[in-house]
Parts: sequence; C-alpha cells; structure tokens
Amino acid sequence: MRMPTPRDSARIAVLAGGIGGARFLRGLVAAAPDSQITVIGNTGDDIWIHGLRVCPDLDTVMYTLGGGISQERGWGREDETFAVRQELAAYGMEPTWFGLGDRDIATHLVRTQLLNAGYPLSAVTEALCTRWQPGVRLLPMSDERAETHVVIDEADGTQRAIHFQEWWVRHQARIPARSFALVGVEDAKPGPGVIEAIEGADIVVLPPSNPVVSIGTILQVPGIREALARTPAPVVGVSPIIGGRPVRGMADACLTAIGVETSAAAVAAHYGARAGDPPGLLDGWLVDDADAESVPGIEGLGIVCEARPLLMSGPEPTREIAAAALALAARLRP
Ligand code: FO1
Repeated sequence: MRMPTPRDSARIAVLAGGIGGARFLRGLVAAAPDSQITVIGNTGDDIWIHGLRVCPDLDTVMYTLGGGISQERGWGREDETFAVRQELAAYGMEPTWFGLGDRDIATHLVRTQLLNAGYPLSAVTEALCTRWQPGVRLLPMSDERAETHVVIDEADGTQRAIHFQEWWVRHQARIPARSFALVGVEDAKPGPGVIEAIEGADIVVLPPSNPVVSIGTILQVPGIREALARTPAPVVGVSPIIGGRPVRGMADACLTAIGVETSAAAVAAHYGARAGDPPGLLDGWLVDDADAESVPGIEGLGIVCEARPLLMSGPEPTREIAAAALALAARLRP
C-alpha cells in the first residue's frame, strides 16, 4: 500500500545520528522526493585521530545518502583498503583500535585542512557535501567542539572518563557506562541554520538513532530542545527498540546507563510527550508490531502511537516506514 506523500515540498527537519539514522534517511528521501530535508547531525562522536578530525555521524549520513557508504560496515567507504592503518600499526602508532580507511582518510584530510584554515565545521560539511550530493542539507548540531565521554569504573574502584569512540569501538560498550558527559557542551551553540530548520519545519522527525548518544546528544546543545518545544511542526519519532532489543548498535547499554528500560515504551516516555507536564518532545511515536501491546500505554502519556513493521530490512520497507512517519505527522498537523 503506497502511503500518501506530502504533495507540496514539505520542510522536514531530522535529528540524526549514525547508521540507523542514515538508513532511515535513505527511506525518507525516497518517501518524500519533493521535500526539503534538513538533517541536524550528531557531532558528539567526533574525535581527533592521528591529527585528523573525524566526524563519524556526519560522514555516515553523507556517505550513505551520497552513495559512498560501506554497506557491510555501515560506516566508512565502500571498496575500502586499510594500507595506511597497517603502516601506522607497524610504527606502533596508537590508537590501533580505531581504523581509518585509505579512501576515508581523504575526507578527514580535506576536513582538517579546511578547519585549520579557519572554516567552521558547518562550512566544511557543506563543502564535503558538494562532492557527495546527499540530497539533504546536512548541518552539524554545533560548530563548537562537544565530544561524548563515558564514565567507567576502573579495576581499583575509581572512575575514569574515556572518549565515546574508545568505549564504543575498543570495548564494544561491554564495560558498563556509569554516565555520559558531553564535554564542552555548555559552551556550544546550535550550528548555523539549526534553530531555523526546527522552527521553520512542517514536520520534525526523530529517526531510530541511538536515543542517548545520538539524539540525546543533539538535545543537549543549548537552545535545541527549546526550539523543538516552540516549533509548530508535529514531532514524530520512530522507535529504535523492537521487542525489547535495539535493532543494531548498543543502544541498550546506553539506555541502561541512564536508567531507562530498553523498550519502545520506555524510550517514548524518556523523550516525553509535548502535551505532557513538563512538556516533552513527542507528538507521535511509531512502534513495531512486536510492541503493539504498548500502544495504549504510550497514548496514555499523550503521544499518538501506531504499531507497524519497523525493521529497515531493505530500501522498500524503509521507505514505507518513513512514509508512515510522515502520514502520522499529517494526522497530527494542527
Ligand atoms: N567503528 C568500529 O567498530 N571500528 C572502527 O575501527 C571504526 C572506525 C571508524 C572510522 C571512521 C568513521 O566515520 C567511523 C568509524 N567507526 C568504527 C564507526 C563509529 O564508531 C560509529 O559510526 C559511530 O561513532 C557510532 O554511531
């Protein structure tokens, strides 16, 4: 069944993280080809590696929508080689646990040179997207540096903060996270165009990205949560949790760390209802059929909720999920 797509060129704002968010965006572009989609990308995962500035979530969106992504990994480039990584390891250059592909390094060299020349990350991202033509406007959540760190317990009982990438990649999120800290966020401002994109949107979508270290990170940038509360656009979210488990990634480890149960209903409650007191984020929420029994409870929070298949098992199912999110937003439009 083909869902209705917005006739006019709707302005859609999407807060997106890495792999799940990028995959959803591919479906959204297909579901609303005439819309103007602005992606507010998470930069809390960003890291300096071997003197290069790496922006994993911005690159995953850019490569995925621009056709350069490694389908197998979900990050980095297709047809990739890792000769430089092997040479760095031969020199004993740490970190060896974070692998930069040879093609991917070109992106980081361009980004690092432009940043060193004084261009803000937003301008650099726009320049990189000129090559990739992702078909959306990709805006960093902030031009200022704010990196996610993870507080973990040391063997001797003390606590230490490590960079998110070390926790995520080196330790595969297996060390329990005590808390997350977005270092520097208090001095960060929303990037150029971010507030305007949210306030001027016809629809705002929270895709099935990690609610803690992707969407949660974006929400910590001063001003963004307030803009979401002000926008006249309906805010619709897509659950990243199906049947009590994250579809991909380690969102469960992140949710546990902040005391939120790993369920579609708990994430909806965590985001909160815009109609709630205090007001939260959501007007609408999509859950998978596996979680259909939680629909009444979520509606009881003041969030309009629908159950449908949410597994992004290919381009067509993903387009249908995105179309369902737009249809739910159309139902909610004031
Ligand atoms: N993930 C890994 O599991 N191992 C890696 O060596 C790795 C390298 C890497 C390089 C560039 C990049 O953009 C992403 C990379 N990632 C790697 C994925 C990255 O940790 C995640 O994409 C996000 O940070 C989480 O969404």
